[in-house]
Amino acid sequence: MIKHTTFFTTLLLASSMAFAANTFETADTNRDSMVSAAEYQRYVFDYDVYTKRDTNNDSLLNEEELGISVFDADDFSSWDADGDTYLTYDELNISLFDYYDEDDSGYLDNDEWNKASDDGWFDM
Ligand SMILES: [Ca+2]
Ligand SMILES: [Ca+2]
Ligand SMILES: [Ca+2]
Repeated sequence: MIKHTTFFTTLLLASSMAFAANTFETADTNRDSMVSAAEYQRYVFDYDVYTKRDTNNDSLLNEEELGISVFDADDFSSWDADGDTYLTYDELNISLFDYYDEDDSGYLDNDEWNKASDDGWFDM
């Protein structure tokens, strides 16, 4: 019985986190209706957005691991600041945030966030 309850709680927790992981509200921790770079980076870290894509666990993302069809090879190479054909955590975080911050406000608004989500960035 205890085991069953624990399992059920784990399931509930897992499903609520999976749901939360796709919401703008979760990322917007200070509730100002904008996601700052710091909030974005915390979100990426808290929900293992980067590490889940890093399937061979070398702490780098290659183009295949990035695996988002909306980006092309030019996007990838322009984000790869040191040109080693891998994106580090920092390279990706900075580039992806800038990519979706279409009005260069330094924040992602709800529409910009939804575009990133629609592109599959937060779907694991
Ligand atoms: Ca915010
Ligand atoms: Ca990797
Ligand atoms: Ca690189």
